[in-house]
Amino acid sequence: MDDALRQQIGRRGALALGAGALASSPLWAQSLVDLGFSENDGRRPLTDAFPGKTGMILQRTRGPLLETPMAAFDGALSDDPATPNDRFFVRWHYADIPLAVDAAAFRLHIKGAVNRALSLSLDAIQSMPAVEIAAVNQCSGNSRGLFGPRVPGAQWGNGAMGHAVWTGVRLADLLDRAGATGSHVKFAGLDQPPGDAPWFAKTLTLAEARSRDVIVAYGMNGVQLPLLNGFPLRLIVPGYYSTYWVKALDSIELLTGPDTGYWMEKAYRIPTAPRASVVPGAKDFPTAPIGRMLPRAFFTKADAQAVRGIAMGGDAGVAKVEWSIDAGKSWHAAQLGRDHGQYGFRRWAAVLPRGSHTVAVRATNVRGITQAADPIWNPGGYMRNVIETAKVTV
Ligand SMILES: Nc1nc2c(c(=O)[nH]1)N[C@H]1C(S)=C(S)[C@@H](COP(=O)(O)O)O[C@H]1N2
Ligand SMILES: [Mo]
Repeated sequence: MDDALRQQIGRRGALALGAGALASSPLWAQSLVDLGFSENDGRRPLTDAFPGKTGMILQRTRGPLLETPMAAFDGALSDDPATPNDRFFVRWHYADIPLAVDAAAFRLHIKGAVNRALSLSLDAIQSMPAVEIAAVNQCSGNSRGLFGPRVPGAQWGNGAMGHAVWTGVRLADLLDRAGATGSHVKFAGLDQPPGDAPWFAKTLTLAEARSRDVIVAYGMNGVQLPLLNGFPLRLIVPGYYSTYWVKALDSIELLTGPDTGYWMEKAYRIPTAPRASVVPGAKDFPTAPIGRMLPRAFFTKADAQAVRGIAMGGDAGVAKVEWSIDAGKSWHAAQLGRDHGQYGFRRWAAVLPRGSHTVAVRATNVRGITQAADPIWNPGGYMRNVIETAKVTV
C-alpha cells in the first residue's frame, strides 16, 4: 500500500473535533443556498463550523447532516471527478458520534459464527494486501427534499453523495482470516444510540459481503478517512446505497440467519414495486431492504458558458449520457469525461444550439437501465433518480 498513507494513520494517535464545534448552529449564516424545493423552504446556511469541512450546506447540527453544494462537483470534462474530502457530505443518525479515536488502541472485532474470533489493530489491517476502488457514496435519501408530496426525513437536495477513491483491504480477506461461517454479516461502528434506541447496524448476506469490490477502507482520496466520514475504518459497498457503508467500523459479526434488528427490519425498506414507487400516501405494500443504486445524471453548471455535470451508473458503469431540449422527444449524446471505474462519477458536457431552453439530461448504465421523467414516490423518500432539468440561455 501507499507508505505515506500508512505512516499518516500510524502517526496520528487520535483525532479530535474542536470543542463546541458540534454544539450549536451558527446564529447568522454568511450566505444561504436555496435547494429549490417546491413543497417546502429549501434555504439553508453554508457552514465552516465542522472540523475538516468547508462550505457545507447545514442540514442538521447533531448528529451532523452536511450536504455538498452542487458547485463543489463542477469541473471541466478532463478534471478528476473525485469530491474533495473537505467538501464531502456527512451523515450520522445519532448525536453521540466518535469525537476522538485512539488509533493505537483501536481494534476491529470479527466475531459470531467464525472459526477464529479476531481482534485486529490498524497496523495488522494495514499489513494485509491493500486495494483501491473509486466509488460513489450516496445516501438512500439523496434528493428527498424534491419529493412531492413531502415525506419526513432529512430534506436533502442532490448533494448527499460524493465520489472518492477508497483504500483498504478486501472484506473477503478478513472473513477468510476469521474462518467465517453462517449466512449473514452484521456491521456496527463506534457511534452510540440514545437511551434504549437500537445500535446503528447494517447487514449484508455472506455472498454480498464476499464480493471482490467490498472493502474495509482506511484511506479516502489518498489520505486517512476524515473523522466525520468514519475514521479509522469504514465499510465500502460499491454500487449500494451508503446506509451499508458503516463508519467508524469496529464490529463485524457473522450471523446464522437474517438480521431481525430495527435498521434492517423496519428502516431503509423500499416498495418492491417497479422503481420503488407507490401511490402517494400508500401504506400497506410489500417492502424489501434498500440495496443497489440506479443511474443518475446531474447538472453542476448550466449557464451561457457551459452546460455540464456528473453522472453515475448506480451499480454498473455509465454507458451514455444524453440531453434533450424538446421535453424528451429527441435525445442527443453528451460528451463524456474519462471513465474512473464502473462505480464512480463520470463527467459529461453538452453543446447546445443558441436560444433559451429547458434542458433535460439522462444517464443510461451498461445494463441498459435508464432514467425516467415521471416522479416516483415512497414514504421513505428513497431512490429518487428522476430526470433532472435546468433552464439555460445560450
Ligand atoms: N456508524 C455509522 N455509519 C454510518 C451511518 C451512521 O449513522 N453511523 N450512516 C450511514 C448513512 S445513512 C450514510 S448516508 C453514510 C454517510 O456517509 P458520509 O458521512 O461519509 O458521507 O454513512 C452511513 N454509515
Ligand atoms: Mo443515508
